[in-house]
Amino acid sequence: MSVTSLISLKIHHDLINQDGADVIQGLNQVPKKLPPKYFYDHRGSELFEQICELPEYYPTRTEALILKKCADEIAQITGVCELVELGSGSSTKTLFLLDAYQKIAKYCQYIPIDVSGGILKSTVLNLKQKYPTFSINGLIATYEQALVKLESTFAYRRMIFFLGSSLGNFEPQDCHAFLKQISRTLQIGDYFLLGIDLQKPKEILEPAYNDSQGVTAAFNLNMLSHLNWRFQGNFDIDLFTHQAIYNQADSQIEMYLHCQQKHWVNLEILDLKVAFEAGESILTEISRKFDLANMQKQLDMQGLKTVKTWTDPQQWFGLILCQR
Ligand code: AVJ
Repeated sequence: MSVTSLISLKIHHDLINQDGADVIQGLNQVPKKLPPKYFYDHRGSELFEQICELPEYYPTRTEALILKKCADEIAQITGVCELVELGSGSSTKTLFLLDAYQKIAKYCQYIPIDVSGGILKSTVLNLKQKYPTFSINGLIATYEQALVKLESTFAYRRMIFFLGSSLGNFEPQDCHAFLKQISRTLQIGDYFLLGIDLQKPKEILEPAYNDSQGVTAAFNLNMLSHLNWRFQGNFDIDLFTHQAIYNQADSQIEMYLHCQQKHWVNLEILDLKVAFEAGESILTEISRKFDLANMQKQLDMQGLKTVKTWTDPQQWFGLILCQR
């Protein structure tokens, strides 16, 4: 039997025709910055999977522990619904939820959404074998594209989930707009499950983003390799170094690529030529660390009422189930 015939993957058209306007804008501004979504080409997604296994990187395993503990309860509360995951990656932690829903219903629909097509394809293939009675439809799209699409598709009861503290990548204003968009995408009675990394000492945070094996450094630098193949660029990754610092005032990790010498970079497809000075940096990611009660208030302001929250014994990570 051909397994590929079972695959169900949709590609958002704009993703293929990605115009890179955000890259042009980010590299033309001072200080320079690039959107974190460009981490996730195939190699970047593989490196992220490796990050999740690092001893210093506590978020994934902490969230997995919480999910393992509360998945059955979540399924009990929501009942059968269409499960939509934003930024699903390898869907590893999602297995706890899918197992829980399998206990309450034979049939269930799961829609994993990610910008990284290769990862999504293998994930959907594996899941179809593991959950043969479930309907699993992958969507290759950015969050924005996915939410626009979801807004126009009907589901009897839906739960959108956004795990791993990916919300932390948004600046406060974009975070606000994003949560508003989530709320708009949900019908009254629908659910939103959010996983957020909580505030904790710098001594724990900084090593999580500066691991001793250099995987995070490789992940950060890979963004430039991605831009090279995607936009016919000539970034020399040997001219850049990785750094992650915790900005206490803004409660956020900031990841930078520091340029070691003065040079020019071309991105042919974008018709872009950028000057780099020695010592100049590109901000590639912010990873905000949240306060659970504050987040509940923020969600509430968007009409998303907390049903229940869960944390780990150290209160390092939080999970919020809310309902519109
Ligand atoms: C996927 C955005 C949640 O911010 O911790 C991990 C990405 N960057 N190591 C995070 C990441 C560096 C991760 N998120």
